[in-house]
Amino acid sequence: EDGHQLWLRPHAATPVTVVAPAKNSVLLATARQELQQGWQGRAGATVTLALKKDKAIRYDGFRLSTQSVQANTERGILYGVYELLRRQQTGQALADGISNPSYEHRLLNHWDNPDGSVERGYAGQSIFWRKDSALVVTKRDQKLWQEYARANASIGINGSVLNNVNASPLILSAEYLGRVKAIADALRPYGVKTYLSVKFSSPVLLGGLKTADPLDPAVIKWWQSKAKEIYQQVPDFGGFLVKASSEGQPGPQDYGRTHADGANMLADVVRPYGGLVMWRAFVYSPSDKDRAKQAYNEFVPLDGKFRDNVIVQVKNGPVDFQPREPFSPLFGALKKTAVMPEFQITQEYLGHEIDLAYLAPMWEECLQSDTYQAGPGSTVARCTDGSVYRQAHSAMAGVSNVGLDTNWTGHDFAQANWYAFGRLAWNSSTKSAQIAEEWLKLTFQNAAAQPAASAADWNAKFLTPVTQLMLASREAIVDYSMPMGLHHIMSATHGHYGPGPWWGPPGMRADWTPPYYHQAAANGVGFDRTKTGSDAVSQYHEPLASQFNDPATCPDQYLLWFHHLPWDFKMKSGRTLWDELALHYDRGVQQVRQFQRTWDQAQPYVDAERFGAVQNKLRTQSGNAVMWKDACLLYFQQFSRMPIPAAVEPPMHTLEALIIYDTPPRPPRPARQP
Ligand code: BDP
Repeated sequence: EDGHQLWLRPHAATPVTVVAPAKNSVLLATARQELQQGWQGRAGATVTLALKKDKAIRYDGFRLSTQSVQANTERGILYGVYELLRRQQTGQALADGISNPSYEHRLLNHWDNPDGSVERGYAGQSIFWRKDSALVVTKRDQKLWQEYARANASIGINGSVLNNVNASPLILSAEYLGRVKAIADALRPYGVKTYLSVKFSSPVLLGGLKTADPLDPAVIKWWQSKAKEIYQQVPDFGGFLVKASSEGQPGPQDYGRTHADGANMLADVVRPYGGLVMWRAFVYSPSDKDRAKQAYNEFVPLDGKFRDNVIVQVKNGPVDFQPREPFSPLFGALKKTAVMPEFQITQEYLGHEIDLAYLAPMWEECLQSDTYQAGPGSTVARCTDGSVYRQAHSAMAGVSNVGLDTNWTGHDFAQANWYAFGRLAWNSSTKSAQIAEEWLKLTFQNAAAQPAASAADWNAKFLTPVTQLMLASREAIVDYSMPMGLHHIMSATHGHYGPGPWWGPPGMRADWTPPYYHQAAANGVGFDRTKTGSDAVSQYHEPLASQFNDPATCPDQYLLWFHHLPWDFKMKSGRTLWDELALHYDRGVQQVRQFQRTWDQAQPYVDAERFGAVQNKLRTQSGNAVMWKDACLLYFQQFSRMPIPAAVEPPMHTLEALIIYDTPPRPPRPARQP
């Protein structure tokens, strides 16, 4: 068992007759084939696939009954077929009814570079690009792309951005576009559209122009002819994703233009072809005071100035994909602009491919956060899916964790995050628990190792405890790394893995170092974002602004995000802030140990390969959790000067050893104190 089949494990199918429109369509052919190889309903049943207009069906939605799938689009038929098969396989009842996607566009963003490396990738090299003979398309490439597309289609993902937001201009060269075409050809039969990230200065770097000013006629002409070239190769090309004027990337601001000027120019270029521009709002510079406020300050004045085929792509939190952030205040604040949430599926800040982190609860938390921007109930989900504000397009993006590793994602459980992203983009109100159960059933049931287990046994001894483990996993990471609103205190030495509250080489930009974010000092800890501090609270709509502003009403989980508080501040629990913090760190460590026990007990129900792989990773995670706890408590204790509470396991490392461990070149793992 190598995990390559993901949640699409082959199983014995019963015969089925498929009646489909007599249309020569690749998508319908895919749907028919999936039904025939996956049918587990009544043997000899007839299933009708009906393509007809129905006003109650939206986008690529479908109407399902036990023996028919009806949709407005061919994609809708395919998604209905996957849903039918999923229900059969997971034993979920099939109530006749309509299922409509929450978002029109459900995309993966790949941070893959033309040389085959993957930025923040933890599952091997890129599945799309490679260094050697980069442009030769092999049979193996095509097979892998097809498998990838099928996995996406099975969970409703209908678009892929093939390259890094820190885009190389090379991607738009004729050579690379040839490979883009080959990829698009492999994804199309599964309804997955192809998009590209583009570098704003491509007209200069690739086209040899003197400027990339979005208002310059020669620049516009360059983009127009590039778009023409792309659409000749890929007639259903989805459009561009742009990271501009951000983290050193070029952008319209280099020419005194706004984000709207830049986005609109590209939007006009792709409009004749029905293309979209996803323009990222991940912008900040070292000059301003509070990084958390900058995107809002930049984009809110531009509300209403974007073309209707531009979608502003906003990370879930105002800083950067941290284990926990409050939602970005841009959600709901942009009222005349289409806004899409961007989540990070790859675990840059949540343990890479080592830690077990099921991320659906984090995304659910963001999507269900109430922005109050149009009254109570204006959740992030509703502010972005078109139900609160009229927007011509809606979308959700996830930064993919897929690579060439046999199991695609490095950690076997990281597959669940790919799966969960698709399911939530399809229906943003699906519960994390339901998704976890579904994924576990599809991924581990019927695995060779447990034929003897009865269904009831499997449910009680595997499904229930492992679902619980998954649901608790993200909070455990928050607890042992950045509890109570702490954020961005990881080490940058080793690619954002492990603790680094002390981190900051000489000359480093302050806003890239942890002390900027935790502000630990003798007088307390936390970032003061209250009205008398950076005033980031005011970017939230009431009642949130007041609620966040007052430590008495600010939820504990965001306390140190919004407040700088004394170490002996009295928490709602009655404990001091210091004690509470220490207990969170300890709880995180204990949780991981509990995960280890849960997994050990699941052994009889899992194949040996995946059991062993997950067991090993949990062991490493457990040790790393202790390092996080020890590092943060010992580091903060220098300021708090308070004793570690008796209920907390005493540190087994010294701070010095942990700091040395974090200093390149990495020395051997620090010895534990006797
Ligand atoms: C940061 C990553 C960096 C990305 C950036 C982004 O560390 O690699 O380029 O996000 O989203 O979190 O653009």
